Amino acid sequence: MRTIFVGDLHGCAAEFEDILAATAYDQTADHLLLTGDAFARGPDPLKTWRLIQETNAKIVLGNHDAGLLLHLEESAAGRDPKLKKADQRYTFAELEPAHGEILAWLRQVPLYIETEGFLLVHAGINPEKGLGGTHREEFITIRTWPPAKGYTGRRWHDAYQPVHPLIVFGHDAPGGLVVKERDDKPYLLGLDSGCVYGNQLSAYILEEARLVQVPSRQQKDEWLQRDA
Ligand SMILES: [Mn+2]
Repeated sequence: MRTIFVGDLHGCAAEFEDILAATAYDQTADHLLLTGDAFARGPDPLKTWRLIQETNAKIVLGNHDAGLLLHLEESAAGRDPKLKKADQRYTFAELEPAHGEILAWLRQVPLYIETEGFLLVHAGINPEKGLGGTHREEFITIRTWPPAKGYTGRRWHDAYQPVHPLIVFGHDAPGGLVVKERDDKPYLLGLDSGCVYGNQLSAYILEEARLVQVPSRQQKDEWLQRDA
């Protein structure tokens, strides 16, 4: 039994298949865990959804997943969802054949998954208050510490004193892949290496202490500039 973490997919279904092959994922023997933000922004959210179903992957809620959940709730209640951005409209339309099942699924997706061996979150935890003191918004959006708008500055995990054996997170494509070690073992892994922005999709196999990366099939900025 292996535990395989995969970083933010953002609708990159082809790279998801690539990394399942690269890690030799075996559904009968492995646990697959995703860092959240599975669908938004990228090329193939519906195929990504089908792969999540096929692989029985578990996921924590990302900020884009939370936005999609809101839009699906509005739509299910007979209201027009507020799809302000072009990428939101694209993802919502592409997922249309599966709106009902994705809504039911997203309603039960947790903010974190904790076992004896790891803590999985989308963005991070409050580094001062810890897991128990982390609010929903922090779980799905935290990046810098102290909290600040924008993409630059000291990260939340720079202020975090290791308490959990291993924290795995995503969300921070600008920060790139993060590996922090203690006694030659990682205690912190940031797996959002910007696949949808043309970089890599990253995975980590816990029992083998092994990082696996596959190259993105997207052009740099291809999906970044959809709002323009
Ligand atoms: Mn995110």
